[in-house]
Amino acid sequence: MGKKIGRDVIHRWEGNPIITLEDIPFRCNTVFNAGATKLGDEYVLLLRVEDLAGRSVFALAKSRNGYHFSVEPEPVMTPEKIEEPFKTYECRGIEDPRITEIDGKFYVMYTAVSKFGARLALAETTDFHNWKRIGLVSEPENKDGVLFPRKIDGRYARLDRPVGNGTANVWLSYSADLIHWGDSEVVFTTRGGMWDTDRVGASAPPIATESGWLEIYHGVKVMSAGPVYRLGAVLLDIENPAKVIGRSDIPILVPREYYERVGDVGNVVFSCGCIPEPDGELLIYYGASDTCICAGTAKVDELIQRCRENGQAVVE
Ligand code: BMA
Repeated sequence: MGKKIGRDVIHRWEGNPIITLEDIPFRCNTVFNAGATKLGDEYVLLLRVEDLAGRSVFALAKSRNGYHFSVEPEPVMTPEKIEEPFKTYECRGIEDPRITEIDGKFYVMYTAVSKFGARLALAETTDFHNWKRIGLVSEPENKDGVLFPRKIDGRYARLDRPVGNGTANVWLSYSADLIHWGDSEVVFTTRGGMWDTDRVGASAPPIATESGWLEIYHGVKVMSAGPVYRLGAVLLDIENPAKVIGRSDIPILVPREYYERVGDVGNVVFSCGCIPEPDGELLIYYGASDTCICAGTAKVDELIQRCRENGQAVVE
């Protein structure tokens, strides 16, 4: 099995999809949008699994090579049923986990869904089985929270995607304790007329490079048949991530394959996690059509070059 050289900057793994419903040992509806990290030598995916009732939980998958995964028999995290305030705000599911490792601990930022809307929540673990919920860290409507892997100027930092005045842009916030967040400012926005014209959101947690923070994000364009979700790349200043150094004008991955076009929500590629490999490649995991999980790779250098090519390439 090798990599497929496609039309996109991200090259799809030819064995895609890498995880489907058939790989989940318990009954469920779909599996998609997985957080990714390494635990020792193993690749770990925290899978968003939608149960048959329509609520999402998290399951754990492990692999030695990053492409062939085995999934544990039971979910490892489910909506809180006893402790408040989590019980109230997670009752419609926990979604889209993003994993950030800081000082040997794994922090998972995820979306807590209730009748009040979607808001960000944060939990920590060292083994992906025992969890400590840190807090509900935003009000609704807010999704796509990603924690930076180190403090910036002495504080934790995150990107997120609040919705305000009908717009959905990516913001930066800071925190001293991971619970209380503030000093928020907008970082990058939708671009009129382009593939990311209607909504943008952070995808994987930012990756530190010599050129700046590399952020893989998703952009949405609403077509007459519905939204199309694509992936893009943006480069942020290492000391002040509110400053955009450059942003790819073209998407780096576009739904083209059957499994990206057809599913519960067609025309969606949506990432929650990437793993930088020692050879300079970025291994990118993405949910396809809200129905399965796929993998692809891109060279970090090429992604950076794409970001630098056209400035921010804004067409108004
Ligand atoms: C977004 C998120 C993702 C999902 C995507 C496409 O708003 O909820 O979990 O993959 O929509 O349906």
